[in-house]
Amino acid sequence: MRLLVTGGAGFIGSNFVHQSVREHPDVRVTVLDLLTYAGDRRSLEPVADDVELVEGDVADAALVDALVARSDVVVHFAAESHNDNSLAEPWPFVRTNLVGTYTLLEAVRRHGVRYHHISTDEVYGDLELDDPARFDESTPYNPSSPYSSTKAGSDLLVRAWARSFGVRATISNCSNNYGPYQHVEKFIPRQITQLVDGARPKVYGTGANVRDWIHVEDHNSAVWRILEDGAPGRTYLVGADGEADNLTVVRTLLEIFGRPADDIEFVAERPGHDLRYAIDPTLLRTELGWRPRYTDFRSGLESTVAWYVDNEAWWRPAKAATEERYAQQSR
Ligand code: NAD
Ligand code: TDX
Repeated sequence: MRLLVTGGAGFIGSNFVHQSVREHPDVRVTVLDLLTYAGDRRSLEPVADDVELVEGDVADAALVDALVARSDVVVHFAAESHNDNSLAEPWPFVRTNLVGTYTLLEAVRRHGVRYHHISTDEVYGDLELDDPARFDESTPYNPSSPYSSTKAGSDLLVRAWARSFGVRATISNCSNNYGPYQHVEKFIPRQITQLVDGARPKVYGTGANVRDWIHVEDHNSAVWRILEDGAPGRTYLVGADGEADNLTVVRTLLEIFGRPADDIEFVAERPGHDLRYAIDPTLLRTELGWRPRYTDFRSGLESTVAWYVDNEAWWRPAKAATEERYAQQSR
């Protein structure tokens, strides 16, 4: 099988490529990645001999057409992915997430190629902290930020291309991922690297917001289950029953580093900050028999901390620039 992975030099995409090379040796992987600030060719170093990396844009119709023409399956991870950046400058989100997805859909339509679309639970908006409900496949779309609205729009394009043009497409909407190779702008790596530097974690507002954490390996094993047995036209929600509020996550990290539980800097609230995300992954479990392996969040966090401690050379170059960008955004 010839697999085209967009965004394969980013966090989830690079972990997906590693898993694919490790567990599916019959697959030939090509990565299409623009290597934006969030992409890093070093994330593919462990599999460099097995993977072709094409540096380019998912919104480049000629390039995308040529690559899709020589693929059997496309898995589309490439996106502008960070909410805070989308509040500061929305245009790259519209361009990559909407125009990029459109460009891929037109190419897979022309060449009759199977397509899997990676999306997020943020398309459903947020839940109250005390609401027993979780998101499922029938929850209406209600995105809050420029990031989540462009992801929601891209999902709707996929649904329309599947229905109107018969594109063989599946969609997965996953909850918050953590694990190795995640950019230091994101919550967990930002706090881990603050702690490595002897600085304080930075928590927005009061830290009461809840995210539903899943290890990136579990997200990617779900994507593989969907590629193998998912029904075209269907949407699958991916989650691992990992709800935790931000304060609890930070306190666990402080404990792992042996620092006092109140060693936290509370900073300005994110505008429009979603309160709580929570996924009901029943369909994926019952229909496709998927199960997460990283069910102990604390030990998943410990191994992630160990990865960042052991791989400082990977994240150090981005740390100061990221903190500078945050400082500018708060001015
Ligand atoms: P990331 O920001 O770490 O990686 C994105 C990758 O896409 C980078 O390598 C970047 O260079 C590449 N890219 C950006 N614009 C491009 C373009 N125009 N053309 C080609 N490549 C481009 O993101 P991530 O956290 O790995 O997220 C991957 C996907 O998973 C996204 O679609 C995101 O919406 C989705 N998702 C993420 C999470 C999460 O918790 N991180 C949860 C659910 C869904
Ligand atoms: O420094 C911080 N302090 C803080 O309190 C940062 C960076 C974040 N936060 C909070 C905001 C959120 O409540 O932590 C939570 C997680 O923040 P992010 O890592 O920015 O993730 P989130 O906004 O929840 O979106 C993530 O999950 C869904 C990914 O970035 C998206 O790509 C994915 O779709």
